[in-house]
Amino acid sequence: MPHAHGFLSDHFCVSLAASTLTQCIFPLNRNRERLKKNIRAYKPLRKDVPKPRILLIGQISAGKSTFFNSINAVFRGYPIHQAESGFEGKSLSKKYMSYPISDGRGGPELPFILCDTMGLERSDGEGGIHTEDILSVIKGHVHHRYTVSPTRRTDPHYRTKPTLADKVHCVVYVIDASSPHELNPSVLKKLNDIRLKVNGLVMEMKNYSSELELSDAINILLLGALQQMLRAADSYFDNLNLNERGQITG
Ligand SMILES: Nc1nc2c(ncn2[C@@H]2O[C@H](COP(=O)(O)OP(=O)(O)O)[C@@H](O)[C@H]2O)c(=O)[nH]1
Ligand SMILES: [Mg+2]
Repeated sequence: MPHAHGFLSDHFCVSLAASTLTQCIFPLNRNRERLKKNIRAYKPLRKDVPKPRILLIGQISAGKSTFFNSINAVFRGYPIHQAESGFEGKSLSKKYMSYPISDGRGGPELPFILCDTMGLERSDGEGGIHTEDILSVIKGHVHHRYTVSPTRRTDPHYRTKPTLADKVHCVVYVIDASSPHELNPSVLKKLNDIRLKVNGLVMEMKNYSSELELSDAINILLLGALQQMLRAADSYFDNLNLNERGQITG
């Protein structure tokens, strides 16, 4: 269970296979630029994956869409609200959305894709996305803009033979640290079921929620978290490469 730690930590990001954020905060703008440079230069450890897919999962209103908007903002240079955030009514985030992010307005795409889904539970009592459907997304069976629940293997949009590039390479649990005690038991069960398939560590996050201007302290937390997610994707690729080599030599 995550704990809130005061400074810039009203929202929490629990990432599978990430390590604690230890970025030094001074001098802020130099750190921000160094992190951005590393992220721009990132290349996946697989030739058959042009961009790692980072999937955000969590309870409704945990801050998933706002995290995407915040990363977008850091690279645009101003707050931006592309993914619908706020009250999740029937229309919001029911679909599996994959968002490439540009390096500046009209700039080239950055080397990763953030993927957003509906909450693990719904305010209207419909129960949210099913664990099997999240696993279908992770395994690459679900197309962009496809309504994830319920799983229908006969649906023409169901990708029966996903490639490695279609799969999710890093799964991020987003948990609202201002109300961790409100974690719904059915959501906890789903998180645990998914965690049986993947391992992970914890890091703290602060999204841009109502800010009108960007701040480097927040930029650095966001970029540091993103860098950890890319490293988690690298660990996944490393293991895959090891397994494949083992199969060839063994
Ligand atoms: N104070 C604060 N509010 C946040 C933060 N991240 C998201 N929010 C707010 O939480 C609400 C739900 O966020 P949203 O991204 O729509 O959650 P989602 O359902 O997980 O996609 C919105 O009103 C956001 O403005 C944060 O880091 N701090
Ligand atoms: Mg959302």
